[in-house]
Amino acid sequence: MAIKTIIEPFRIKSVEPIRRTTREERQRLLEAAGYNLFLIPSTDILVDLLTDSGTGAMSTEQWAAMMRGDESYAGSPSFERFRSTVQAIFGFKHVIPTHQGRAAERILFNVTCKKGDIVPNNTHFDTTRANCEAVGAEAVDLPIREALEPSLLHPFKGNMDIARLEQLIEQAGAKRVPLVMLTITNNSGGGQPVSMANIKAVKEICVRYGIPLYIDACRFAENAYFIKLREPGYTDKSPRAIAQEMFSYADGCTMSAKKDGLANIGGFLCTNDDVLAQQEKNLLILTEGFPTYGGLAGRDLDAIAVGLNEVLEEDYLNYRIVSTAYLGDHIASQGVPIVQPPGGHAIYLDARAFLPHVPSEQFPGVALAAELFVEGGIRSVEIGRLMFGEHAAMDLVRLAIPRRVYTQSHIDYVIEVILEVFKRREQIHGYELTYEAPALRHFTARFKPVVAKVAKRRKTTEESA
Ligand code: P70
Repeated sequence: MAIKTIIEPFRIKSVEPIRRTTREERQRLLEAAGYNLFLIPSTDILVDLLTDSGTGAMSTEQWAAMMRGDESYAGSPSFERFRSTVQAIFGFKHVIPTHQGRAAERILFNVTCKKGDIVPNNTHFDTTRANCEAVGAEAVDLPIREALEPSLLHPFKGNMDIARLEQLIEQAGAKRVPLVMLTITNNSGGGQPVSMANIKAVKEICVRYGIPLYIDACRFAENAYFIKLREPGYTDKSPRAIAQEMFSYADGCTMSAKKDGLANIGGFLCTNDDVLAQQEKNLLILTEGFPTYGGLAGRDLDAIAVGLNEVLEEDYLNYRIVSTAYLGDHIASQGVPIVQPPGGHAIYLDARAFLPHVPSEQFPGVALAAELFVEGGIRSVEIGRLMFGEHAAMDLVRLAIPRRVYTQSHIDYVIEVILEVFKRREQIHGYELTYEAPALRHFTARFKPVVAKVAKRRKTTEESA
């Protein structure tokens, strides 16, 4: 009989202790943080699922590569190793290193967009939208209709709505659309993949109107593996070959190496356009650094070069996709509403369905994330009304799984905590904002519970009765 158990394809060489806290302690910490989990020290978190960005564990090979890092200001061999690895997978002519994804976004939008322009995307993630809007362009989300229904099953819920893309370009005029973007996997919509057929279809439209296609490549390896698992014709192809094909349809990409680069910091911007590349490098020198390091240390470039190859290993990707689904399937089987099917890097709780009595104006995602912390010291992140304001199509709570960090028993613990909170969901109340920054407000917002008011109102009604 063949063995069916899938195990973590690594063993642990270095460990970091995590600290238990009491419920009372967590309640105090939460209040002091204005009910915003970004404002809680990580040493007070038991299982940190805030993000899969920069939180992964590096391999022995990556640490060894760090020692090889050459810290020369210009022309470092670390950059050569970085560039050749990126080119072998992504295939673009110009590779511009940046300190993380948002720096690549800022440079790209600065050189390609101006006020009044429109940038379509399957769904812009937070910094992508903010950087696009910062140059006066309009960020338009065009996910397929199925993407907006959390419980609906679809193999490629990250796809862009082709008909709406064409309609938008026709109405606005191609001149106002300097680029089209595809975020793979779609982070705002549940970590859902985009199919090769959809990438090709978007590219065809772009070619027809003379618009370049850029891929936001953060989770490209997970997307490639979903294509292998779900799209006809790709079963026998390697994740690397699939990734190469995905990028062959694009004119450039932005990348945060903190995700599928398996690194703790870093990113890059790629393009095939010589003129744009020159302008981008000039901007890079102004704020990030010389084009052979772009704000990174030589050792970071080496860690990314190794990470980009490791992330495409099938054993790793199989473990990654299976272990994320393990969390999703276990809670969904008990009735917990999640975005279906489970995504690559995270499970997204549907906070509106979880807390139907909390109106969207009272941030059901914030409320649910707060309870997961109080119940079990778990840190998650709201992806909904707080993060996207009126652009939020759903109110979700994302449980992002750092790469190669937690074991199955950590996840079993998370499952138990979620189920406990689910049992007492009717007692959970909403929140109201007491502070918000003008942009990217989710990082620093502060809240107060609305429950006090409701209780008080009830009391006055009772008194007057
Ligand atoms: C995340 C982080 C970053 C990101 C992304 C996509 C599709 C670009 C970037 C920017 C951000 C985050 C959100 C909540 C809590 C913590 C962090 N996503 N495109 O976790 O990349 O961060 O390197 O500038 O997902 O999803 P970078």
